[in-house]
Amino acid sequence: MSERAAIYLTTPIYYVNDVPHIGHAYTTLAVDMLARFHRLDGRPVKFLTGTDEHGQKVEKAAAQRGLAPLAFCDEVSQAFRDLCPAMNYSNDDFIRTTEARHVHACQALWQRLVEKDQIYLGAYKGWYSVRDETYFAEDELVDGKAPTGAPVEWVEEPSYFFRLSQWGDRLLQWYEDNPECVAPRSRRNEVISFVKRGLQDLSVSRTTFRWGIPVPGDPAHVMYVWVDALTNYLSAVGYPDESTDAYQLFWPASLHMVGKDILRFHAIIWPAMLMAADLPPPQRVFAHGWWTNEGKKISKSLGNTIDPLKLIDTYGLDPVRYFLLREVPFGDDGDFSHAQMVRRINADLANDLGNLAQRSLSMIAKNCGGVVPTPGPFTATDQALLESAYGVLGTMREHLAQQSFHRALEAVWDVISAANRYVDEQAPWSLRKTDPPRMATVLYVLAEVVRCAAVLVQPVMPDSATKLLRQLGLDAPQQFDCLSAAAALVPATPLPAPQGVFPRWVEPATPATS
Ligand code: ME8
Repeated sequence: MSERAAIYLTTPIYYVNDVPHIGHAYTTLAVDMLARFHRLDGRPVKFLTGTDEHGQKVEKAAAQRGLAPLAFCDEVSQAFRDLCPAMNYSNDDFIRTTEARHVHACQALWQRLVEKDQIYLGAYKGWYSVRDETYFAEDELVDGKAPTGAPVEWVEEPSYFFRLSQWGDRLLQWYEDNPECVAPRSRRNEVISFVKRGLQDLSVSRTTFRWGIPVPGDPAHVMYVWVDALTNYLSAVGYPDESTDAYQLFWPASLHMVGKDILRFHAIIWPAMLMAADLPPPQRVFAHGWWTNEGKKISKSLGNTIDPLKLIDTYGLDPVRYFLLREVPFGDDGDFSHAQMVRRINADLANDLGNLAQRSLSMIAKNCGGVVPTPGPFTATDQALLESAYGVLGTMREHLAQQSFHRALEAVWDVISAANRYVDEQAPWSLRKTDPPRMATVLYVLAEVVRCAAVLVQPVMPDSATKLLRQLGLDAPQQFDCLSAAAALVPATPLPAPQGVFPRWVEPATPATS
């Protein structure tokens, strides 16, 4: 990501024709982990999410419900807004494309593109799929339908066009000069091949429906929903007023996090529009993979969408957050399965981290008078474990700069595993009789590693981390600059009674069948 201090992170803005499901929750969660990580690392962060509310689909869905489009949007947008506290997202802003600040920004950007002769009036003819909000050429149709299976209708309408065809070379230069601007690598290559095949001008207005942002000076047209939607990233930093603190600090965006379905819009159309308007393009676009449910594609029609609220109800919020970011190499497709979820809860959370904390803190409560033990001199083994706990932050930074959430978490768990091996090797329960001062040192080292682990898991499991930190007599949140010997636990600090933070998953008993 960027070298500058401030970080601007965005999610896609979600369509209001669907209720939030695991896929939406996943993208926003990934951004939440990054936002929390960078804030704890001392950087100013803006984390934006929101809803995409214009377009023919919304107009039709509202009409079917007998509602005015805005009333319909208010209702569905609220479901996405409610997901934020439910998932414990730390977003700084929530944008709706029906807000005045957004309409203003879209019209200003349009105007600027017109002034730069980047938008012209033409006519559009083609097969249009309402469901995909996309036109298809005759040879793209499959059995008379869109490649997605959606029905298409023949549409002829006057339309404004954006001169996308002029921007191919500039885009290719941009990808070359900025090897990190589109990720992961395989998707970057797909984007480059697509651009190399040649770009066509893009139809950017519609006259066949009304629910959209009016084109300045020609209100018979509303803006094509993608031009409207992409501009949200600028609206939220105060565009067109480029003098605001928000704009100065946060534009260009550090990272647009998207699913692989909408990469082309973000890695081709959006940077081209920005370049055409003489505005800097985003620093990075990352396209993550797709979740399936027990091996099957998730779709409304299959009735197998996964409701994040139900997952939280079943497994608990922090286990769900941990699972989603740990289970699948970020960027790849992933499968949600109950068995894998339970494996992560029991192995990683209850056994590895939970047990380490519980064992260490219970021994301290029983054998050290319920205060942070006073260590003697550290052995080379003690020192090595402590150094590795302090050093994970650097490794996490490197992995998260690549959005490798799974690797960042793996790095923390490497230290947790090392600490569990250390407990077994040092056997503090035997030292209690043979060498109490050494026992105190070992338990101190363990408490200190638990402190580091708790600090480092704050971005992924904020509530559980807070509970762990409180058991160590510390407040939460703890900034990452506490990850050093200089901020180590203070001997003799009284500790509250230890409590388990990560319960094991026990399969509910199924009634015996006769
Ligand atoms: O495309 N697995 O909105 P949308 C993983 N409004 N992620 C998934 C997913 C799945 N099965 N299903 C959805 C739009 N997503 C436009 C965006 S942005 C300027 C406009 C996530 O409601 C993923 O991030 O269809 C995907 O890109 C996004 O939801 C699509 O959300």
